[in-house]
Amino acid sequence: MSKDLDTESNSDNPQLTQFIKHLSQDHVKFLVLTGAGISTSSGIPDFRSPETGLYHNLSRLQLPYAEAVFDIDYFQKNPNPFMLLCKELYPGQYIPSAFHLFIRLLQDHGKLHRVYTQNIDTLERIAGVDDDLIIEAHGSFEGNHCIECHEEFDQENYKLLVLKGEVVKCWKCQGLVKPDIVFFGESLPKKFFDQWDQDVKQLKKSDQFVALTAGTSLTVYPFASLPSEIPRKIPRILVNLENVGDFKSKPRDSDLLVLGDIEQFILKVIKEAGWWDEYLKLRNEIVEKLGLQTKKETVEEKVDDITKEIEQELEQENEGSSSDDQLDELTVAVETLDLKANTA
Ligand code: CNA
Repeated sequence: MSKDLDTESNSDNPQLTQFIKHLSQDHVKFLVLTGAGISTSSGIPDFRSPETGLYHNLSRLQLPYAEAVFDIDYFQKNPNPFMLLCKELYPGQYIPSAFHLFIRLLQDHGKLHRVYTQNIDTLERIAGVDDDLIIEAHGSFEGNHCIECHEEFDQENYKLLVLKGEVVKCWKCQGLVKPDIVFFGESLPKKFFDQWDQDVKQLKKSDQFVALTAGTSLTVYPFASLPSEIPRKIPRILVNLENVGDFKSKPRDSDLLVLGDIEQFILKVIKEAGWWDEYLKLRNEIVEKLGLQTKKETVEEKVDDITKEIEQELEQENEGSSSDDQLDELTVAVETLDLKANTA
């Protein structure tokens, strides 16, 4: 990228100017940390946004508590809510957002060190980011295993069964099979810890890095502590609707906060960087490959579809179960809820 980007014209948008300054420095590479907020514009609801987030909407349902949908003990007792969600979120139905494509453009321009994502939607892969540059901290839909005997289940067959709405059982032991997504009560992949240790060592040795965090409430540990582990000489950027985590509790002088909609901001960055034509070409290629129409559905409509479907299913299931049963379930489930952090 050329050094002489026109940053003067952005005097009314100092955050954009500052971002472009970081981007236009020769040899600087971006370490990117992401969460559900980078996929909301693709039509996948995040967890915690008021009104549109999955937790807000799942609370309408008769689950003992919203997080139960990702709780391993609850899944063992009742896999149906997760399997329904799984069907709705299964990769191949969503187009990467502008932020995913920005990560790919960073790679194409030799400016991506690595992306650590909490997301399970595989949209970084679909955007064409290289495997070895992605760490899926909470796992993903790539790969499926029996939760009892850990036998692997064929990816294509799993997809077919999930899309048919079936609960998938292990051919060996009849245990439940789920995608390699990290549930509450499960450990994070070893690769996440190993790679992070190596990357922090590398960041300590050089100042040729920028750490960009986007679309996360920084509430799920250990991922939430990553920005605080970035060496102080490395500039940190947060692009999010709200100020969060270490950026809020222990701000640094060199932090750049961009508080607003990610999609709108990053589209401006792409234009300002002179990457607009590449962005459009890439997006068209991906849409064509996926064989999808650009979704006109809003996030609210998508969330409503997902929750209505789960609601119907659960209504049928819960007919006949007494409120005492439900209270028992709630107590057991709350007791067994174990955040990912505690198990890591
Ligand atoms: P979260 O707790 O739901 O937080 C999302 C954050 O993104 C919030 O701070 C929002 O304000 C912000 N946000 C949402 N939309 C925008 C937007 N358009 N512009 C700017 N900011 C926005 O999600 P986290 O990722 O922090 O939580 C970690 C969980 C969420 C992980 O375990 C994921 O597996 C899980 N999750 C993943 C997906 C996915 O794969 N797409 C979807 C929902 C939840």
